Amino acid sequence: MNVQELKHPGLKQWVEEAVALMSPDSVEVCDGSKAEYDRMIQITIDAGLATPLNPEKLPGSVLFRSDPSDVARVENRTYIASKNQEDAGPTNNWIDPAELKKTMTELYHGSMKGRTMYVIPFSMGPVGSEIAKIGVQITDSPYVVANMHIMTRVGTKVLEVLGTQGAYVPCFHSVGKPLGPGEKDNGTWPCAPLDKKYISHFPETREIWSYGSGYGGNALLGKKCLALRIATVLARDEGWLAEHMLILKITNPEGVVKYITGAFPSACGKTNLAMLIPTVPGWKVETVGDDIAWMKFGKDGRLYAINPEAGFFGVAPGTNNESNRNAMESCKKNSIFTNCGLTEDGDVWWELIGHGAPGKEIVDWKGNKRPAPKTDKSPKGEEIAHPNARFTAPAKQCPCIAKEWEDPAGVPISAFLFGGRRPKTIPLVNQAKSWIHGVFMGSIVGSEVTAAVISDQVGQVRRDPFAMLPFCGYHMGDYFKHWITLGQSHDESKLPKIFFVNWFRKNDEGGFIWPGYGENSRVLAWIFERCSGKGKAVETPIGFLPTLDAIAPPQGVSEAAMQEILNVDIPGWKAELADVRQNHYPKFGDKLPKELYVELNAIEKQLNA
Ligand code: OXD
Ligand code: MN
Repeated sequence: MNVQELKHPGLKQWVEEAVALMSPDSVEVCDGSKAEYDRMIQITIDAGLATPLNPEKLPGSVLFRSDPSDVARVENRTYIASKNQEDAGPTNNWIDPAELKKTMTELYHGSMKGRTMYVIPFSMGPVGSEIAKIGVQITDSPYVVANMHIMTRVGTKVLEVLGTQGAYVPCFHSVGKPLGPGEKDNGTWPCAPLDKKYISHFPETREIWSYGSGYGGNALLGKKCLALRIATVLARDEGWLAEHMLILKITNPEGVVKYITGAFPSACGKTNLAMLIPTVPGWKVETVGDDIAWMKFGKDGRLYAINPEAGFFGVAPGTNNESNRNAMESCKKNSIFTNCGLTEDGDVWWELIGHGAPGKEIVDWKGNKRPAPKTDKSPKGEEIAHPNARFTAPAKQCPCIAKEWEDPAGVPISAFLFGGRRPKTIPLVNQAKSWIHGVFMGSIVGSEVTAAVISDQVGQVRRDPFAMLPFCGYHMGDYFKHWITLGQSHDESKLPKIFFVNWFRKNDEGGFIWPGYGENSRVLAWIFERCSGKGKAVETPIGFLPTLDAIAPPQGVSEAAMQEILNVDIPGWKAELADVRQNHYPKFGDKLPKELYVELNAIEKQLNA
């Protein structure tokens, strides 16, 4: 479709203005068809950016290698440009919106020369559903178009729902690498240098402007930018929740179904938990979503969640048939791999895939030939796949996708989980005593920083409240308040119960105490029971912990080890709370809801008793 055919006058004008600014050689409005997807992939193959994979192993799939400066989200180049700096809060980067638009307009000037501008109408959530939101992304990257086809619902049907007057979130994206006359990408991933990358959000006008990066959450603007940063602002204003949460369906041996969501920081195993194969006999887990949940109250007072996405953008390293067979199956065909290794037989490979690589040589994520590894481990810093290498796979290919995953009404949520990577102190599982206690726990989530973000803090514990630190589009103190207010204005007995989990406890030798993965079903089963008014627990100052006989230890985990991970580490908790008091909460100043200090004081008092 061409721009002249657009029936929405506002959209047409916006596209025309973008064309005038960015000067692409041509413009195309995406229709979302399979033919279009195939054409995008072919363009990237012809440009030397994509390698087709062995059709017998991974039919319809390709591998990309990005630029070493463009391998993850860039949090220090991500901005919340609200009118007042105060509204962005202390955890977001802020630039005055007028100033930022001026800087970025200069960058966008002519930025698409030599390229095609693609206009992608997309829906977050099932097309036409009441809960869905429409975005339109302009991009000069066919890689982005192909990924958006998988991750969102794209095309003409979205334009039909938009009609002539419908609301949409306008999203600009340019890789920031115009081409001179006759110039081609020739195998070089197009992007701009780090100090020219901007991932900008304008919460008042609900706009997204991204420049200079072609990777993941920086460039697929439906995901972190719209479904989280902009959606948190909409959710605050409209009384719902937009969260960095997986959604799973769990069925007990009696056939009773519950739905659970879980917030964990990036690369902490949301995808694995969402697709878990239980080791506890008779239990079943199915997937509704693996990264984002939008939740609204139903007429019955319960919270209903939808997954606004249509695909998985999963971390490849560490994914294998043991840790996540369902993810491995999901990306067996029609998938896009980025920054994985390429084997001699045209297959992808990554660290901890479960086996070495066949043949003599392998191509690493930087495009260098290396000896094929005999095992699936590489020394740190010498990985064959980048630690944030990803697969983009359609959700409908997941063998354990729940039949309700596209239900526009959403699924009723019984429990929220919060957690992170914490080697010490935080127990395996712990239930909040009340909604407000749960909000307190969410507000103090800490986790070791992973490779999902370009940061010099990788490996260090940082506070990541609600796993939303990089994704909240407004002041985090107001976000805490929003959670508290939702609790106060609804019947608490109908609200999800809140739990804190930690799969990552380490022993003194640095080894993991808990095996995780499928064995996490033991914890899910206890959570399920707690939501049914059962499940044995003991009340402690930090919440309800399972009694020692409530969760049967997996093979290889001794009773002493269980005791250790289900214990209240009093000195550890005192230190934890002292850190919250001294370093974490003061950041939010007056905006830190006083209710959270009341919780902090009460828990400290009990720990000191
Ligand atoms: C993601 C992230 O890509 O959280 O999902 O970084
Ligand atoms: Mn995520």
